Amino acid sequence: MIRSPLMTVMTDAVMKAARSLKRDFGEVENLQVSRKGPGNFVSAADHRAEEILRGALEKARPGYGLVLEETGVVEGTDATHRWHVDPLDGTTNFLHGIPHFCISVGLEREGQMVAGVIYDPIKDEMFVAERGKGAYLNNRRLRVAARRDMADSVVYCGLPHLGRPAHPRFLHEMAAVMAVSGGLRRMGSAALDMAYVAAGRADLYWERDLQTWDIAAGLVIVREAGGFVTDCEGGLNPMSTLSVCCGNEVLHRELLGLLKKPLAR
Ligand code: 2AM
Ligand code: CA
Ligand code: CA
Ligand code: CA
Repeated sequence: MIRSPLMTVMTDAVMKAARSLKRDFGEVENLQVSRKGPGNFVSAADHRAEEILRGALEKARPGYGLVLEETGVVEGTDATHRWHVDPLDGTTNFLHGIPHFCISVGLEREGQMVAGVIYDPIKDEMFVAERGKGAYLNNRRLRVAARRDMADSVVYCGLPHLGRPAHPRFLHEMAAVMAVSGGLRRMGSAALDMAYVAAGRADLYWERDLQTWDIAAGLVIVREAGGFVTDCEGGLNPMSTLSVCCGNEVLHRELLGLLKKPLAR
């Protein structure tokens, strides 16, 4: 894989922030943890990583706008480009010492997602993709899993935890998926869930009530790995509807069918 100047900018920024996260991992008593809302934590580790990413991206691409989870929207002078940055996806895992979290950076150009990088600093796994150029994990080309039978599949999901709506619907969907799939997983990092679909480690993934920084990079990576990505209603613009359903063409269609089932009475 030949790394483009854009990919170099993105992976360099992410590696720099990852060093900060690795230093902070396991130091929860020194991380000034606070709650933004019910079930929604933030710490000094999130803020430090975000500052590093913002600095590196602004230096390399002055004028691009930024949508940062902890800082919010930073308008740029270049109206056509915008970064979507999650400095630490899987904060709850991170703060519990669970080694499953990542940094996610996506680039939007004229309303389209064109590049994504997701990095897991603990496993040293760098998932990258640029539109039209394929998806890679540490220089190895990625392809979504080819399984066609739901009974063989491992399905990832995000639970609507405290503070998120739609619990009754989710319980119904989970029961429907459990009844037909080979297994259900809840890992706690939306971005890594998508990266794992691209890598064929997950056959399917669905989640609602997300944010653009959770899914921006994953969208490009899954699509470039040959996967189908829609929202949970089958719509083609998850960046505006903020839910995700993805997997290979066959299983994706089947999962959408399960999700659209009305609430049982
Ligand atoms: P975070 O760790 O960056 O906050 C897991 O289902 C996903 O939900 C993670 O990507 C996590 O991202 C996100 N998440 C965690 N708490 C949340 C909350 N209260 N509201 C919305 N998303 C949340
Ligand atoms: Ca958060
Ligand atoms: Ca997130
Ligand atoms: Ca985050």
